[in-house]
Amino acid sequence: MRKSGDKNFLKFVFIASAVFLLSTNFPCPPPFRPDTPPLLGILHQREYSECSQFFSAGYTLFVFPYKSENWQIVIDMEMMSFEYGKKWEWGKGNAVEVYLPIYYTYAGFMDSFVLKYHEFLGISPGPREVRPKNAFAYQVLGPQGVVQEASSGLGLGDMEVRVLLPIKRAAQLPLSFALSADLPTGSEKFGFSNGRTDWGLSLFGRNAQPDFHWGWSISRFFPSSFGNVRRISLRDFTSITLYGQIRQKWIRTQGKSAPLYLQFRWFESPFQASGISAWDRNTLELFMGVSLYHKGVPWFFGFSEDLAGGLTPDISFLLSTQWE
Ligand SMILES: [Ca+2]
Repeated sequence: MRKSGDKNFLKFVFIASAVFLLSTNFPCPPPFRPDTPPLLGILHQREYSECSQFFSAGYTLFVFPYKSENWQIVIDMEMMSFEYGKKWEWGKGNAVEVYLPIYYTYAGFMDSFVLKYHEFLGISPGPREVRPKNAFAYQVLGPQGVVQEASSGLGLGDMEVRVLLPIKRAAQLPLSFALSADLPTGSEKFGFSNGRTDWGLSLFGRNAQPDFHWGWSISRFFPSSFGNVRRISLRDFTSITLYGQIRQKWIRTQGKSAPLYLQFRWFESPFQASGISAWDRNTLELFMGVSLYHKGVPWFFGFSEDLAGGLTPDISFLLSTQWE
């Protein structure tokens, strides 16, 4: 929803409400990490989850053609992402989690559809209009020359390892602490890794009411660098999320109600001042999802929409299944 006004935001809230009405036990929401092409190799926010295993498939659209006096950034792609995650628990709430993503980036096919969809809703097409349709580009030029240049392709992403330790085990408002490391297992050629280990610290709070679950997280990330041609340093950055899962009673699948998941994510840009505001500024993303059961298996479908422009995807879809 880049460059759209209040009117367009209201339209979006209306669509969100319609999804809510379609939605209805609380299977655990997946511990997804909303990925965006500029941050693929950089450790960033991953949600807390009670799930012991999960598998997800995502589809992301991203168009970013901007320049300033010293920087020129063109990123234009569609991306498929697949991720497997597993949690091992010991003691009372201690856990180690490992997440391994695979990405496929390519030119895509959805530009015409997205332009028509924006036209239908009266939303500004944003930077997509100035780019050739269904083209791939990934080049970040800084004052010293090329910083990152990537071709389209299929490859491993950086493997995230997270250690979770409970701080407060109360039934109401438990608190957990996490230490995360992003290991450089990913392909630098495709822009899926920054070649070094990134670190992160997180605090998670949550509360479970009979019909309403909610939680929050605050994280501080210490990324190593960015760039597969010329490494540039990044600044440490903060990310905050707030989510709710609301049960509604009149639609049930297989005797279980299916809640709506709603999450706001705010985060600072890890990039230093480039003079391109969408690259440098803090951003806000809305993620909505619904959990449904099919043959006893919980499935989670969700999508994100960027509310402030910037580094978040234009739109991103996620389909996930998890084991509780
Ligand atoms: Ca990394």
